[in-house]
Amino acid sequence: MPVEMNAKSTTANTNPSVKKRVFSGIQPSGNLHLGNYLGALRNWVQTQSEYDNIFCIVDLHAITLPVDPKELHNDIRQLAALYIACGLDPQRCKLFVQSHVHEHAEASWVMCCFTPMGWLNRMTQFKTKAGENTESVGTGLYCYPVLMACDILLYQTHYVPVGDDQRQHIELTRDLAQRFNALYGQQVFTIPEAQIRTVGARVMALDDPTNKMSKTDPNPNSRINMLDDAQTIKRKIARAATDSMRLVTFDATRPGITNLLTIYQALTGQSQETIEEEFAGKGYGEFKAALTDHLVATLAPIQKRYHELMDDQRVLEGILKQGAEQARPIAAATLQHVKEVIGLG
Ligand code: AQP
Repeated sequence: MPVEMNAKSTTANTNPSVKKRVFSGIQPSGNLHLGNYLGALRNWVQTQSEYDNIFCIVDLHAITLPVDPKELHNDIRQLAALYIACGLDPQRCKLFVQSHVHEHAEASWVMCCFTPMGWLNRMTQFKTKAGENTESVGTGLYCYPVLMACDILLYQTHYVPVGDDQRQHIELTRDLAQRFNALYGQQVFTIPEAQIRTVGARVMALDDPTNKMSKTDPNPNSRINMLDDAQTIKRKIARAATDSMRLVTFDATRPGITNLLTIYQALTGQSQETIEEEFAGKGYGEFKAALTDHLVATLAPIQKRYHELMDDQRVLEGILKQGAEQARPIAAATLQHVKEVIGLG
């Protein structure tokens, strides 16, 4: 069952000796956006002192669709810099690149052999990403959820903080782990739970609020990128779809204004009632200006720190190397256990 969370609440223990383990990751596929931040990254930062944290840059996932090698190399460093600029502390989190720990790829092959085709056939993200090209896309796109399951299971993870779109993949991870444990009569894998916030778990596209904000949306005005400057943010918010009612209220039948209000709520931590009171009798223009101010104030310090980190990449490389060295023994121990119970080697 997913753990639903309020923006600032958690039940985790703060005693270091009994900290639960958290694992999550983001693909280095460029255009990190506000949805990735509010749905995932910011939540990792907010609870990092309460958990034993492992955060990965999932580059093996990024090659499931065609990608330019130079861009991928750069996107990996950019994402690492953004992880830290957003507030992840390498002293409290293991931060590493997935392909630096080869156990992920090896475990993925093993678990593919234990995954029924029917389970993968049901994955909606494959259908969305493959579109009309189900015959021509790489097999990796189809097997993606198994690799994601292994990312999580290799670390005996308790909680996986993600956005709402990952619910189905976490359910598959749980099903795979339970099936494997039952098959061999042993607790080889910890059964993880999704940790999904109540506010910001599904940020919608600015131009079409019936679709989620997404890195690969061809319309750049559909998303606020983490590296957008103040002028760009102002322009995108000014253009964001609303409606003709000019009422600044949360209303599911008006998804445009509700999406913008939800972003405002996630940024300010205020209740829906307080926000509606603040903008009672005011128009969309005034609300959009206030939202723009909050976005700029949130992103400007992140961008400053990001540029400092990108200016001296030796520091980044050192953090990623250390993270991989810390993560690998945990992954290797789980993989060794898996091989033993199966009878490999
Ligand atoms: N719109 C969103 N609202 C809230 N959370 C979101 N996430 C993604 N989009 C939203 C969360 O961010 C993390 C990113 O994981 P990923 O990089 O593995 O996912 P992705 O599919 O590459 O990212 P996008 O942005 O969804 O790009 P598209 O769809 O274009 O490929 C996850 O925790 C996800 O839930």
